[in-house]
Amino acid sequence: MAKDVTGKEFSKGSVDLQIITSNNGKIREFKEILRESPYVPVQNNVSYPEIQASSLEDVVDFGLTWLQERISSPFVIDDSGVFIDHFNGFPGTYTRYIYDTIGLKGVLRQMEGVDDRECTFRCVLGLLTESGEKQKFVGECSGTLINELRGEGGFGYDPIFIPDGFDKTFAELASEEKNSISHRGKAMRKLIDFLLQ
Ligand code: ITT
Repeated sequence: MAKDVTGKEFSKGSVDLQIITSNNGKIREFKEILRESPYVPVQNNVSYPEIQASSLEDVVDFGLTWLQERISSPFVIDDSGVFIDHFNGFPGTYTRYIYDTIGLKGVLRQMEGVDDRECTFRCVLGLLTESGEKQKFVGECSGTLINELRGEGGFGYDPIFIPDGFDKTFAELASEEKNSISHRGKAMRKLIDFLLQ
């Protein structure tokens, strides 16, 4: 049983946590990762402007400030992306745009003949607390991009990404396995620790 700052005990899934996202894949993972915690994610798919910035942190800062004036806190936002070494970190903050335009097959075409296939998934979670305080939690997961699509699970770039130390793509791993090592899983566990403090 978890305790809040006053020492009061919470049972699993007893506290709503508002998550601002339109991505159902992210929400599925939030639900799974929070399952053993007092928090239960409540999706709000209000859209907010994602500025063109070179870092996920800047996108999250802007999103928190923009939303702060429009919806009630507390809430959490998630900005994530894949940073490919060969492209000096591109697509990074443009990860969704690249997915929506050229898709995974287009990414693989751009990678044809490329030997250095290392890349890193990053997730930056932004929290606006009830008292209006902003916090960020970062998680990373390094791995390689393969040259075909494998697996049915997950979402986004999961079918082409093999995390370091594994021989299966994120889309081939069981969701608990992905969450235990993923960028989002790591950032979420930091968020949960903060909320439970
Ligand atoms: P919201 O902003 O509404 O939360 P979004 O899909 O636009 O949803 P992002 O701007 O953070 O979210 O886009 C990041 C993209 O990176 C996302 O659309 C996926 O294509 C990809 N991505 C993020 N996390 C991923 C993961 O765990 N596995 C595979 N792809 C992921």
